[in-house]
Amino acid sequence: MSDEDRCILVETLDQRIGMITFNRSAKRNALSKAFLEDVRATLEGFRQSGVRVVILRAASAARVWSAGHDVADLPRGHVDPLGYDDPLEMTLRAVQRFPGPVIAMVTGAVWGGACDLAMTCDIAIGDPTSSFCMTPARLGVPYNASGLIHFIGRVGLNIAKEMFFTASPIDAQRAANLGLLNHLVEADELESFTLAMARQIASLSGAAIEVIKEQFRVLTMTRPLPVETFERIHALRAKVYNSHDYSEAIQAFLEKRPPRFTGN
Ligand code: YXS
Repeated sequence: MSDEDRCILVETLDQRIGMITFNRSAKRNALSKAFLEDVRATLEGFRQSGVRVVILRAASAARVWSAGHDVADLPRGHVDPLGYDDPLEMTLRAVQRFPGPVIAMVTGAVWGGACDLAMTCDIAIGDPTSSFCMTPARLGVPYNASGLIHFIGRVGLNIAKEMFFTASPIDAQRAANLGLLNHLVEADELESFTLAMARQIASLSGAAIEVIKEQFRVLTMTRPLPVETFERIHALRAKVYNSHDYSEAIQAFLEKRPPRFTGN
C-alpha cells in the first residue's frame, strides 16, 4: 500500500521516537476500522523495535486533528457502538499499554472518540487552533464507563459533565487551563517543542518509565464495582443504543441532515 493510500504515515526518529501522522484528511482523519488497525499494528512494531516515545499528530496546520469515530463504521442499532472489542476501544487500550509515553500533538479540532484518544495519551500538547468537543449526545451514543473514567481523571467530574452534556467545543486556552492540554504553544513552535520533550523522555530510563506508566494505568483504572452496578450500567447503555434516538442520529449524520430526537 503506498503512503498516499495509508490512513497514517509512520516514521522513526533517532531510533527511539515513533511518529504517527494521520493521513485521512478527505474524511477529516475520521477513525475508521482500518485506520485504527494500522495505528495498533504500528504501535506493536514500535514496541518490538524499542521505540520509547510515540507522537500522534495530524498534518501540519490541519484544521481538524480528527473528526472522531468513523460514523460509517458505527452499528446502526442493537449493538454496543463502543463495546470492548470496538476498534477505537482496542486502540485506546493499546495506547495505555504501550511501554512508553504516547504524546498527542494537537492542531485543529478534536471530535468525539478522538478526544478520548487525545485524553488517553499520556501527554497532550496543542497549538492555539486546537479545540475539543465531546459528541455522544449529538449522536445518541451512550458513552462507556472506561471512556467516562478517562475524562473524569483528566478534567474532573464537573468539566467532564459539561463536555458530555453540552457537546460544545472547549478552546485551546480553556483546554490548557483545565489540564486537557499539558502545554499550549504557538503553532510554529508545536513540532519543535513536542520533539524536544520526546527526546528528553527518550534520554531517560525506559525501564523505569515503562513501570511507572503501568502503575499509573492500573491505579487509575481500578474501580471496584459491585456486580449489580456493572449489570445496571450495561442495561442503561443498552436502552440507549437500542433507542430511536441512536439509530436516527446515525442515519441523520449519513444523510447530512439534523437528527430529529424524540427522547425514545
Ligand atoms: O461527504 P464526504 O464523503 O466528503 O465526507 C465528509 C464527511 O462525511 C466526512 N466525515 C466523517 N466521516 C465519518 N465519520 C466522521 N466522524 C466524519 N467527520 C467527517 O469527512 C468529509 C468532509 O467532512 P465535512 O464536509 O463535514 O468537512 P468540514 O471541514 O466542513 O467539517 C469538519 C467537521 C469535523 C466539523 C465535520 O466533518 C463534522 O462535524 N464531523 C463530525 C464530527 C463528529 O460529530 N464526530 C463524532 C463521531 S462519533 C464518535 O466519535 C463517538 C461515537 S462519540 O460521539 O460517542 O464520541
